[in-house]
Amino acid sequence: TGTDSTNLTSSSNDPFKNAISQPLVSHIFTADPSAHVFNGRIYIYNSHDYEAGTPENDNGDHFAMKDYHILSMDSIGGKVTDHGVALSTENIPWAGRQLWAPDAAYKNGKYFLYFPLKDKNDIFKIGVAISDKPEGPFKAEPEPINGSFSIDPAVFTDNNGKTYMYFGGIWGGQLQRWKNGKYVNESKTDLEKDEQPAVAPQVAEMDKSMLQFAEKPKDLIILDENGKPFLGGNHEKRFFEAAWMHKYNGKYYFSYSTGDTHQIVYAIGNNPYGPFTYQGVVLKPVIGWTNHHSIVEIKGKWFIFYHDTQVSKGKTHLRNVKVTELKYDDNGKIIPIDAYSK
Ligand code: FUB
Repeated sequence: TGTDSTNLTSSSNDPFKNAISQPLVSHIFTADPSAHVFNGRIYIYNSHDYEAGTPENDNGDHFAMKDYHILSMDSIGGKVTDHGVALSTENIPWAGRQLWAPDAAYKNGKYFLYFPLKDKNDIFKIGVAISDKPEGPFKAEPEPINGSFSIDPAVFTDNNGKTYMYFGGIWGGQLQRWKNGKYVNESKTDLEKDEQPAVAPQVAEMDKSMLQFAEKPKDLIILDENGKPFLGGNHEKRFFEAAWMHKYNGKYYFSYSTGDTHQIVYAIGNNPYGPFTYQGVVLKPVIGWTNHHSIVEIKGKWFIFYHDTQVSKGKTHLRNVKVTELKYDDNGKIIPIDAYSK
């Protein structure tokens, strides 16, 4: 996350007039959508933005969210239901502040909500909460996931039933502060290390309980077209935050936000751990600083859930989720999406 929000309230020329899709809801602010189909219904696990009045900074303090509302609908374009508060910091024993981008998974009759949250020492960890229903309410475990750190969990279950968590985010997401399992409160960003390898997103298999990692998180390596890992200075392509994994035609597609260059891009690998080779842009910058998405197959078509700031007219920390179709070419390459050009 970062700053430089564009306040468009005084603009006479509406930058959203060619928007390819409309906000799914406008009675609350929603962001960072992770969509899943459970029991034939579409559920969206998103952040719940609100105006906390916190000044903007590069640590993302203005994203001061304190609860989650889960949305659902029976089909794309159908009526959207807001299921109310599914989990709140008031009911998370280890909570400090800032409930950021969540994800969810189903296993053995239970639903699991994974969430990033700062603990009482202001260090981001990843928590998990359980429910019998996809829409919650969820009950949080007393402690964060052992060995978890940073933000933006995305949980992917492979065809063989193994589940993996992908996570991490630089700058305010604190990923750059973790060295060999220890938190070092030093550089604010990785951008001071342009000649060094980019900070890597993390992957860990979940154990059978879905409440803990089955292994120590590992670096997920993203290579350029020549097989070389990206350097920190490659802001157009290196990982920043918003990890997502999906599988298409037997290949693993790892997609993510480039943060300060505001794109969603992707890389392809042959297994859940990679390495992954960079392919290109999925979603061009949206209006607002952050870009965050999920990609899901629904009844044989593919969709990207994303957000922009149409309802708040450009306020970076007051976002709204949207959805549009995503298409592949004959070689399995994703056709890049411009959210403002039909
Ligand atoms: O919503 C707070 C943060 O902004 C998320 O965790 C990031 O991915 C970015 O969208």
